[in-house]
Amino acid sequence: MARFTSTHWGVYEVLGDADDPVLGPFRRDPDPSPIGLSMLEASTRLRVEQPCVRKSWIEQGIGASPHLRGVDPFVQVDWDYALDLAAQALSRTISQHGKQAIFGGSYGWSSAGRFHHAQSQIHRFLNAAGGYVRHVDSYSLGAARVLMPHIVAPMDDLMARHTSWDVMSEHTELFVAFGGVPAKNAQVNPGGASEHLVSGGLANMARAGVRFVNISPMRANLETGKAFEWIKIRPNTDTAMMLGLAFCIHAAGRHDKDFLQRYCTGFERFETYLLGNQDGQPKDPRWASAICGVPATVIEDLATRMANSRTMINVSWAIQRAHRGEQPYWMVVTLAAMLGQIGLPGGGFGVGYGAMNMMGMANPKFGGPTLPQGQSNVREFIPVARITDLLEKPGESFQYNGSTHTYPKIELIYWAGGNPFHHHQDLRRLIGAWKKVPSVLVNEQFWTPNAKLADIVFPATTTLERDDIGFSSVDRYMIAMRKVIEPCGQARDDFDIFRALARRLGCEQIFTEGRDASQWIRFLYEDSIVRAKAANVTLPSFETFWEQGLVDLAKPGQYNIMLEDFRKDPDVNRLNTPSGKLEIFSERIASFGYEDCPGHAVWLEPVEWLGSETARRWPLHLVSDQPKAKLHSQLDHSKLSQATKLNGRERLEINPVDAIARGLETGDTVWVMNERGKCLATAVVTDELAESVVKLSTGAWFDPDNWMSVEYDKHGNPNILTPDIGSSQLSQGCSAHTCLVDVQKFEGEPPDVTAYRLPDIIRQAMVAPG
Ligand SMILES: Nc1nc2c(c(=O)[nH]1)N[C@H]1C(S)=C(S)[C@@H](COP(=O)(O)OP(=O)(O)OC[C@H]3O[C@@H](n4cnc5c(=O)[nH]c(N)nc54)[C@H](O)[C@@H]3O)O[C@H]1N2
Ligand SMILES: Nc1nc2c(c(=O)[nH]1)N[C@H]1C(S)=C(S)[C@@H](COP(=O)(O)OP(=O)(O)OC[C@H]3O[C@@H](n4cnc5c(=O)[nH]c(N)nc54)[C@H](O)[C@@H]3O)O[C@H]1N2
Ligand SMILES: [Mo]
Repeated sequence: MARFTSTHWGVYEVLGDADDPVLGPFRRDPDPSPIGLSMLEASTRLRVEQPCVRKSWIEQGIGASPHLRGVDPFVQVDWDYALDLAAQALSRTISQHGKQAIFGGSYGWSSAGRFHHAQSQIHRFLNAAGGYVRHVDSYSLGAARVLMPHIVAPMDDLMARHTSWDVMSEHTELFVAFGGVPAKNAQVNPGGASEHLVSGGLANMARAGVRFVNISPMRANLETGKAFEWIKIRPNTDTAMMLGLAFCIHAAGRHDKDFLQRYCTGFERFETYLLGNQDGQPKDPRWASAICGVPATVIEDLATRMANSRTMINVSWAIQRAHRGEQPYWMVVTLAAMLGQIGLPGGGFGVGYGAMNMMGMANPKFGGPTLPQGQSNVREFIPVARITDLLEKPGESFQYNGSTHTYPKIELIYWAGGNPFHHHQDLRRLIGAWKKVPSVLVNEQFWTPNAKLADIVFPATTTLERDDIGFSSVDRYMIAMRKVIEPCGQARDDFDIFRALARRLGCEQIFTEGRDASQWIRFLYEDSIVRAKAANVTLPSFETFWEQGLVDLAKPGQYNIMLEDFRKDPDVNRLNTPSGKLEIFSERIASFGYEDCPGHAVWLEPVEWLGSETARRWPLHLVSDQPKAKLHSQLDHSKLSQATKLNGRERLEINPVDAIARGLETGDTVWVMNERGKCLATAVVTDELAESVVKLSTGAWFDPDNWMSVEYDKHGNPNILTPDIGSSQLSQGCSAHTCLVDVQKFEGEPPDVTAYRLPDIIRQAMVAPG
C-alpha cells in the first residue's frame, strides 16, 4: 500500500516505519521541491500545544485590555474552558452588534488538503452561525482579478488555459518576460503541485532555439540552462516600456490592423493616447526611456524583433502587486493584440508563467473535492488588502469596481489559516488597528505573530496529523493523504474546533450535516466523480483511490493554446466582456470615472518610485518577492529556510555601487528603513540586481523589538516598510511592490535572532468552570 502526503509545494512519499516515518521525494515528479523534506523536522517545534487564553481575559473577562496583546502572557486552559469562552465571545458579539461585526479573516494559504482547508472550514462555520464580513480577491492578484474580466476573461480561466510548454517549444521564437519566469515560485501551487514542469519546460524551449529576454530589476528568475538577455528596468515602470514598444510597432506600421478590427474594440481611443494626439506627448522610446531607464535604442530593437518573430509576452504577478498595478496588465494585452498573435500557437501573452506551477499545464479541468462554504447573509465585504482601513475607518466609504461600499464596525476577528502579520503591508499601522478590536480568536499550528496577538489560540493539527485529499485544478495527480504522525500536544483539526463551537452556538447540524471527518472525505470524493466524468475523467471508487494512494488524471496528447477558440470563431466563442471582444478601450471602466484607472492602459506614476520626489529622501526601490525556500511564512523555522538566512536574518540583496556608497559588505547587519518603519537584515552584495534596487524576500515572521510600541523588526520582514494603499479605486489591490527605502550599516551589537521565541506561557491548567 503506497503512502503519500500532499502539500502546496508537492507530493511526498511516506517511507520508514509507521512509528518512525521519513518523507522522500515523489518519484513520479521530474523536479520535486525540497521544501517539504524539512516538514517533519519542523512539525514539532514552536507548536501551540494546548488552548491558550490571554491573561487579561482570564482575569477581567472577554474584551479586556486589547492593547496588551503581544505583551500579556498566555494561560494554558483546557479545551472546554477555551471553547466556552470563544462561544461566549461570538454569541455576545452577534447579539450586541450583529453579524456584520464579525470579520471572518483567514486570508492566507493554510494547508493543501481539500477537506481540512482552514479557510473553507472557518467560512463554513461562520456561515452556519449566521454570516460574517468576508474578503474578496487576493493579495496575489488584487489588480488583475478585477481588471481582466472587464477586458479579456477572469484570471482563473486564463490561468488554466495558458499555452502549453510543448506548444511554445515548437512554435515560439521569442519569449519576452517582464519579471522573469520564476521557477522558484513554480515549486508551489494552491492545493497541490504533483508534477513540476516549469524548469523542464523552459529548458526544452531553450534547447529548441527559443530566444529569451528578461526585462526585470533583477537578473534571476529565468533559468533556461542557456544564456539569455537581461534588460534592466526600473521597478513599477513596465507600462512605460510597453508603451514605447507599442509606439515603435505602430510607427513601423507593423500593428495588425485586421486583428485589432476583428477581435478588439477601442484601439482608436488608445492610439490617440499612444501618439499623443491629445496630450501632446507621443509615447515614443525616448519618452519611455526617461521613465523606465531602458535605452531608447534597446526598446526600438526589441520592438523590431517582436514584430518579426512569433512572440510570447509574459508578465509576472509581482508587477501588478503595485500602485497602479492594473496598467501593466492592460498594456500587455494591448501590446499582444497589436502584434496580432493572440490565439496562435506560441504567440500572444501569458499572465504568470512561473508564478505558480499550473500555468502551461494541460491536464483536465474540473471541480474536484471541495468543501462547500455555505452562504453568508451579511452584505458587507472588503477587497482583501483593505483590512487596516476596515478596522480604522468604520462607517467610511470606499470605491471598488464601480460601486461605493461602506466599512462596517468590527468587534471580533476570527482567523484560521493565514498570517496577516506576515502578509499585510505597513505592519505598524495594522498592529495599531488590530489592538482596537475587542476580540481576536485564532486557530494556529505554530506560535506565529498572528497567534501571539490573539486573545484565544486554539492549537490546530498539521496536514501530517490527519487524513485528507490532495487536489488542485489542472494538476496531474489526485492524492490520498494519509495521516503520517499523531497530533502534537492537544492539537485538534480545525473541523473539530469549529464543530465544538457550532454545538455551543446551536448550529452543529448545519455545520457538519451529520458527517464526521472521514465521512466528509469520502463524500467530497464521491461528489466529485460526476464532475470529473463531465470532463471525461473516470475516477475509481473511493476504496480503490484510498488503497492506491493516487489517481493519475493526465490525458496524453492534450495541450492548450490560450484564446485559440476565440481566434477561430469570435462570434461563436465570444469573450464574456461587454463587447464580446478584447477591450483595448473599456466603456464600462471609463464609466466609473476613476482618474487612477481610466478607460484604456496609460502610464500613471505610482505614489513612490525611483523617478519621484520621494526618491531623493529614500533612494532605493525595495522588491519584496516570494521566498525560495518556503511558502510565505510557512516553515520559516525549518532547517531549510534557516539555512538560506545569513546571521539568522533575511538577506538584503544590494548592487555593488549602492553597497560601496554605503560602506557595506556581504555579511554586514543593516537597517532597511523609510518613514513607515525599519527592520534589520543581512547585506548580500550582488551585481545580479539593477542599481538603486534592493531585494528582501518575504517570509520572516514578524519579530518586533517590543509589542507595545513597535519600532523595528529584528528578522527582516519587509512589510514593516511597504505602503498600505490600494492599487487603484477599481481593484483596491495590494501595492507591496511599490516601496522606497534606504539602507544603512548597523553599528554595534545587533539583537540576537538565532531562534524565534515562544510567548510567555503560564503552564497551570485552567478547567472549565461548569
Ligand atoms: N511585501 C510583500 N507582501 C506580500 C507579498 C509580496 O509579494 N510582498 N505577497 C502577498 C501574497 S501574494 C500572499 S498569497 C500573502 C501570503 O499570505 P500569508 O497569510 O502570509 O500566507 P501563509 O504564510 O501561507 O499563512 C498560512 C498560515 O496558516 C497556518 N496554517 C497552515 N495550515 C493550517 C491549518 O490546517 N489550520 C490552521 N488553523 N492554520 C494553518 C500556517 O501556520 C501559517 O501561519 O502574502 C502577501 N504579502
Ligand atoms: N517558493 C515559493 N513560491 C511561491 C510563493 C512562495 O511564498 N514561495 N508564493 C506563491 C504566491 S502566493 C504567489 S501570489 C506567487 C507570486 O508570483 P510573482 O508575483 O510572480 O512572484 P515574485 O517572486 O513576487 O516576483 C517575481 C519577479 O518579478 C520581478 N519584479 C518585481 N517587481 C518588478 C517590476 O516592477 N517590474 C518587472 N519587470 N519585474 C518585477 C522580480 O524579478 C521578481 O523576481 O508565487 C507563488 N510561489
Ligand atoms: Mo499569493
